[in-house]
Amino acid sequence: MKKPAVHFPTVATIAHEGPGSANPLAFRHYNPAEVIDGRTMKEHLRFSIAYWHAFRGTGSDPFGPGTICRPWESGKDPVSVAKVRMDAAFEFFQKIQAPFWCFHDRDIAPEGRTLAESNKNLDQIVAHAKTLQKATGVKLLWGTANLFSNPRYMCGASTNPDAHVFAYAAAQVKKALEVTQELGGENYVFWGGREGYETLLNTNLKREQEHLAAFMHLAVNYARSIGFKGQFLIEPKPKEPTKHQYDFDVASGVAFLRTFGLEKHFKFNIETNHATLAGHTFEHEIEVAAAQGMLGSIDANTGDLLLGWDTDQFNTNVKELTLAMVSILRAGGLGSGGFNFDAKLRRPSIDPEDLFHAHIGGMDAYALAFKLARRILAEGKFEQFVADRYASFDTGFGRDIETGKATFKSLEKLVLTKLGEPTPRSGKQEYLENLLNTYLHG
Ligand code: XLS
Ligand code: NI
Ligand code: NI
Repeated sequence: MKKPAVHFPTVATIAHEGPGSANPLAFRHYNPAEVIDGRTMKEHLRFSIAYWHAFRGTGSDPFGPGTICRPWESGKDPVSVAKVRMDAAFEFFQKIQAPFWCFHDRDIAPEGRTLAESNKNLDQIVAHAKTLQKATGVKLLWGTANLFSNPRYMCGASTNPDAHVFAYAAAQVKKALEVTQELGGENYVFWGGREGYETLLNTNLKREQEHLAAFMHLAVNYARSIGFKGQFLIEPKPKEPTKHQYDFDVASGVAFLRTFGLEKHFKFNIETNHATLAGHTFEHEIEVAAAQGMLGSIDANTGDLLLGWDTDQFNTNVKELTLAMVSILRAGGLGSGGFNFDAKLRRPSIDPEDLFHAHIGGMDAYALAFKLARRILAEGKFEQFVADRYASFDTGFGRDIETGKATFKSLEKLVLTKLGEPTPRSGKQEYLENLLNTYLHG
C-alpha cells in the first residue's frame, strides 16, 4: 500500500518536555497526558484548531496579498486540493496534540456556482473529514457557516434587506447544521460579521433585529428536528466588518436573546480580541456570561494594544489568561465548549514550523494559566477577600436587602435611628495586585 504523504516532514509530534526545556518545538506547560483531578489536561483544556486561520490563512492584509505558500495548495481541481489540505490539517492536529478542530462550511470545501454544487462539494469533503476524524480521534468542537465573505452577503445574511438573501442564508445554515451533526460537532456557532449596519439612512434597525431573531429560531427548530444535541453559541463582536454589529458584546447578546425568547437555546463563545474591541477585558466578558449561566466556549486569541482591529494574534499573556481562567474555573468550566485558537500567523511568518511555534505558545500559556488559576482558587485568598468585602449582606439588614425583605422606609429608619454614617473600607487593589504577582512570579 502507498504510504500516506507527510506534509510536515521536519516536525515530529510535539512532546511535553517541562519548563526546563530549551527545545522550541516542545511543550513546557501543556502536558496532554497529565492527570489533574481525575481528568487529563487534554480533557480539561479541550484545545481546538481554527481551520480558517491555520489552513486557509494566506497572510494577506488590506494592503497586500498572501505571503504564505503551502505545498499542498497547488493541484488539479479545487475539491482534490481541499482533500489534500485536509490531510495536512489532520496531520497538524495530531502533531500539535489538539483534540478538536472548528470550521466554516466554505473553509473546508470550495463554493460552487450554485447552492446545489456547493452542497455537493461539501458532501465530498465532509465524507473525507469523517474518515480522518475516525482515523485520528480528533473531534469537531463546532461548525459554522460563512455568511460574510460571498458578495451576496454584503448587506448582511439574515439581516439583509432582501428576503431572497435571507432565504439563501437559511438554506446554507440548514446544510451547515447537517454537516456539523454528521461530524459529531459538539456546538454550533453564530458569529454575525455582517449582521449589523453602516448607516441608518438605508437601514430599518428594528426589522433587522427581528429578522436575526427569526433566523435563530428557525435554526434552533431545524437543528432539533434533525436530532442535533449540540450547544448553540453566539460569538459577540462590536464591529468589523460592519460599523454597528447587533451582537455587540455579551451583555447586549443576553438582552437580545431574552427579548426574543432564545435564551434557553444559546450560550456565548467569547473571543478575547472581540472583548477588547468592545472596550472590555477578556475576563469581564467571561464573568458577564458566567453570571447568566451562559458561558459556552472561548475563541482564544488577542489583539494588539496599538491597533484598533481584530488582529487575531496568539495570546501568550499569562497574566491576562490567568485572570480569565480564574473566572472560567470558578464558573465550573466550559462544558461542551473548549479553547479554539481563532488566531493567525503574522504576515512574515511563512514557515510551516511557525504554525507549530504559534500554537505551542498559545497552548503553553493557557496550560500555565490553568495551573496558576487552580492554585489561586485552591488557596482561596482572593475569594476570601471578596467574601469578606460583601459580608455585611450575609446577616441582618444586608440579608434583608438580598432577600427582598427590606424597604426604603425600613432602611431609612435604620440609618436615622441606628446606623448613621458608614465607615469607609479600603478596596486594597494594590495589595491584591501584588498578591497576584506572587502567583505569577513568586
Ligand atoms: C471573526 C470571528 C470568526 C468566528 C467564526 O472575527 O472571530 O472567525 O469565530 O465565524
Ligand atoms: Ni472567532
Ligand atoms: Ni474574531
